[in-house]
Amino acid sequence: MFKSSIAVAALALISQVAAHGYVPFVKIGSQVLPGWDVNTDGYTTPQPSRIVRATKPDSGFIADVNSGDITCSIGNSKLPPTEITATVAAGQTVTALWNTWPVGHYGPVLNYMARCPDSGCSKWKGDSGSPWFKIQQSVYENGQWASDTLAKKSDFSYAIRIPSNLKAGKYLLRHENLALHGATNIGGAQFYPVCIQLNVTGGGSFQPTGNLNFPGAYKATDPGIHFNPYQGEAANRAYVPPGGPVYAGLQ
Ligand SMILES: *[C@@H]1O[C@H](CO)[C@@H](O)[C@H](O)[C@H]1NC(C)=O
Ligand SMILES: [Cu+2]
Repeated sequence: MFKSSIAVAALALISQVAAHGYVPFVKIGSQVLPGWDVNTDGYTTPQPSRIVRATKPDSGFIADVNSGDITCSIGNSKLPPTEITATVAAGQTVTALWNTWPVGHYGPVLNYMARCPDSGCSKWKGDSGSPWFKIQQSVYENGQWASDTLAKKSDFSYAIRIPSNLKAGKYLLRHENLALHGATNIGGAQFYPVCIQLNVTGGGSFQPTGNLNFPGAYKATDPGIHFNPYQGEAANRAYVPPGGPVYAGLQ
């Protein structure tokens, strides 16, 4: 009896984990690389080194914009044990393959990068200074929120183009689903960021200094965070996401 109730509790936990979505795989060119699988990697000892930053055995959301978790997901203190990056040429695409995403968790998909220090990405939390710059965002287009497009039309995938003029080097790519279904109330928005560790090759000479910090870039009262997504088409089209515009000068 005791054993089976533990099994039931574990099953309930796993289905809860599966409900929101995470990024177990990343596709670059024709290669599909392991991301972070919360159902296996999170329970493996020693912790595996993955190109997607660990998230705690949980794919729950972050609600507090000032939490340290907002940088790279729940458990941002859990860095990869060894240095690891995925190589991608500037101008190429990195596709985040989510395991799932619930339709109706309306919101934008936001993508930022930050250059890692010379020591590499795996020892760096990305939570100090203002190293982040926005590279791409998808909002409300063709009558649909970007998150619904990801879920319905794109088979839970989202393609991020690495700017072609970006200077070669190691970067964190912060890819984020922002769910607004509860965002009519302050504190009701749900953030689902993941960080992907990249070695960008080729490229140009453009080295953004960055203008955003996580935590810090978002405020609970930002109009793109405290937002009612049930006001209809016109209001949704006028929605302005948090984090400002795409960084100037990227190609
Ligand atoms: C990153 O890419 C450069 C080429 O630009 C290569 O020389 C280097 O070995 C790569 N580093 C890693 C860790 O893959
Ligand atoms: Cu949810």
